[in-house]
Amino acid sequence: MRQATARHITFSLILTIVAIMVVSCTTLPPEPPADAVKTDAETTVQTVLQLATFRDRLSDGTEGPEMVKIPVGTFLMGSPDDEKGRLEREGPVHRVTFARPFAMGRYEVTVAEFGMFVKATGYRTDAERCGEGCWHVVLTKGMLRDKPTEDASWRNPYIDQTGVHPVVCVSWNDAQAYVKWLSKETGKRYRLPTEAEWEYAARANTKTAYWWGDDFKGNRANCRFCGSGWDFLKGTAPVGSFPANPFGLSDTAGNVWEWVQDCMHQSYKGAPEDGRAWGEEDCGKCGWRGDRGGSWGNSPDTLRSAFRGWDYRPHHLIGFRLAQDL
Ligand SMILES: [Ca+2]
Repeated sequence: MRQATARHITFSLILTIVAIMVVSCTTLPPEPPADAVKTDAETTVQTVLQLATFRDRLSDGTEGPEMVKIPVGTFLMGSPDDEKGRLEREGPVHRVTFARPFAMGRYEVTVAEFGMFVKATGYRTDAERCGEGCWHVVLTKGMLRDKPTEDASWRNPYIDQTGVHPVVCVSWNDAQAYVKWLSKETGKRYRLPTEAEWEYAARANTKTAYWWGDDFKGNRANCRFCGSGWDFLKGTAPVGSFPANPFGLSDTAGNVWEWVQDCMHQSYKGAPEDGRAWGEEDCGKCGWRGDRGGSWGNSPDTLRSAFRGWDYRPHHLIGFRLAQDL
């Protein structure tokens, strides 16, 4: 009996020691991998995010897309003459000052978010209604070319998509329909960002070619030849797959081009200095709308914060990001 008690005590002791070891192991913080050490910019991101993200509720009580309040101020829009890869259309550099606060989507609008709109309204996108369908890139003998395909749309964009990927094959008009619906659902003023707001938010107080510096670093964004797992024209990455910029926005560089409100202007001569959208005044061509940030099918130079694109088509390289008046 005494032996049995001793064995029991010994067994209990061993159990206690093992339990202490397990608890100790699980409460010790894991050693971070070398590449997870945060830069100053990433520490800033966390600080901003804790203060400034929100989601508005839709009429059925579900939460809308995550938004980030942008700390407004002044910035220099465009690229300096000596920036590598610069195009004339990125100048002249001009000062823009925002008078009113605004918010931007933390991520590109996703397939799931756009799908909620379509489900609620029965909306049919331009690609689904207008015969030509959605444009997409095909690789032929090492060369990329664009091609419209009648049955391609946001539902079937000729790339693999899930609900957490950015929606593509949506025209500028489709983006307008979505923000109108979201505004009605939430009672808030959603819209596309102006081109100035987009660049200001993408730069996040940086003056370099990319928000992380002047050189392209691997695994910072989803684009062609960007050193990420999506390098070989695999399509979009789930939103937020890469580090966010210092304002807390993900994928401003790459993944999908993002529609902005402005009409096409070939240079910044006469551009507004208050951050408003630049419309047909000053010879704007509103059949073409601005899209910014480059995409999974483009090379790194198009991901520079100052790079300006325009388009008129629903395309599987193009999506959009929200803005909201505060
Ligand atoms: Ca993007």
